[in-house]
Amino acid sequence: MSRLIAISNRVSVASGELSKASGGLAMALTAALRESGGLWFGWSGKRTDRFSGHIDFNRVDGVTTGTVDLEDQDIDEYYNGYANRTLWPLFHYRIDLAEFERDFAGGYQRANVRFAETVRPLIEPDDAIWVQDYHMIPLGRELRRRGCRNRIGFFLHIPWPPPRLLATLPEAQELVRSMFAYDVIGFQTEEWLKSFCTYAEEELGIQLVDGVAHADGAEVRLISCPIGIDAAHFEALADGPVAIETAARMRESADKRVMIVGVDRLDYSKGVEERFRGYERFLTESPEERKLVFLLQIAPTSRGTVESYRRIRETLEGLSGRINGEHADLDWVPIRYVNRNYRREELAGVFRAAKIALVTPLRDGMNLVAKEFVAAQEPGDPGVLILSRFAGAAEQLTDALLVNPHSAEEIADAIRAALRMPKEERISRWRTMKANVDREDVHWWRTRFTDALMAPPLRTAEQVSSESA
Ligand code: ADQ
Repeated sequence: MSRLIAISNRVSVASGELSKASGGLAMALTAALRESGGLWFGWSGKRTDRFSGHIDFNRVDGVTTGTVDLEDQDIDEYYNGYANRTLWPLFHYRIDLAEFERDFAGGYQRANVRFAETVRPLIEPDDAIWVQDYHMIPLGRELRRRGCRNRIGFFLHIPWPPPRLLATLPEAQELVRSMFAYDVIGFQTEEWLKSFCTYAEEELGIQLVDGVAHADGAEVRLISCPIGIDAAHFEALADGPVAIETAARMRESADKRVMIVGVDRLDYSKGVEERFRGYERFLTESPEERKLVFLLQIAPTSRGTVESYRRIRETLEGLSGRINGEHADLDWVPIRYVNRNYRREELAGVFRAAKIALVTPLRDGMNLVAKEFVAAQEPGDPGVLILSRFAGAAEQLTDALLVNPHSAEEIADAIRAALRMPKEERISRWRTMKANVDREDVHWWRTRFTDALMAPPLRTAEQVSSESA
């Protein structure tokens, strides 16, 4: 197998202590890179006064990492700017939050050129390159411009917006055109793949035949490739001593009440505000059932320097305070709202102790929490997953209680349905979901993508080289 080079904004090898905190992506890439003796390249997360292109190499758990520091201006315009204030909101259908600034677009392009120039000398002729996510959409083209003829793939972890929404991005056409420098482009779901194809055909006049795009002489494979979790590992964590102890602690503190759980990075796309309103509606409409439950919402702060993230944090603090103020009693608080990170084995224990999970993003590329909840359940007495129909995971986990996360009524109805669901139905729904989570796990995801990437080229090296001229 040729060497794999993964390139992503942040680099985090899942190893030892680190693995407790790393998510599915880190796990999957670590495994893939370890197998192929690969390299993981990206931003160190640190700033420098002047960009030098100096690469800091490390070797962690069989994986070589190479990271570069960025200047303040790059961090502002590329990371906090175009990535997190333009593309992230727009791709999550939040055009109201998207900021369109030429400086951001320029900084994004500049940072991608810097990444390409820095990593280029490390690339050997047989290497396969796998670029990750929305921070690095134009990287493939920048590598081609620097004479790179290798197989290069791109995977998008977040949704791809519908064409009319994408058209609001001033650089949309240029950005999408740049993607045809890749050999393979992967999306989380059929829906995002379809949106991409529609834009490519209708706005750019690109011809698509049997999942292959024909653009300016290039042929690009377009695939849907839903990311999974390391299901066996997560299930083992849920059966381990830390999870068992955590679950016991949670059950004791629940005092025979049903625990409903939500676990999300604090982000407006996760629909936590709407979830609280749906839960409040349930509290108001079901006076006899309300005191039998409580909601544990875990939401560690993320991207704290971006204004819209500060706002969502304030909104949620205010809303949970008001709901608790209005509904709490001497011996009962309806919402426990916690802003910190937990180790994965602790989370597995929390999921095991919960009887209901509320996973209700307004829009989500996939959502790994839904899959982790399923993997952590007790086979003989599993909990119920309430899942947004707008999460990528809804394409696979069709046996969840699927809801419209914007509708407080649907969330309240689903909580009632989950509380009343007979055990046989819980078990039968969970079994179907668990089979999917086990089968389409993170190893399946990685193999599906890298198989497409390593498949015989659709175009010759000469064609690639003439494109980049
Ligand atoms: P995220 O938006 O970060 O990922 P998600 O898929 O839910 O969302 O993954 C979050 C991960 O962080 C999960 O593994 C979860 O367990 C963990 N986590 C959350 N809160 C935590 C806490 N308090 N303590 C410890 N761990 C916590 C992006 C896309 C998603 C896509 C993934 C992978 O937005 O749609 O599923 O990438 O492609």
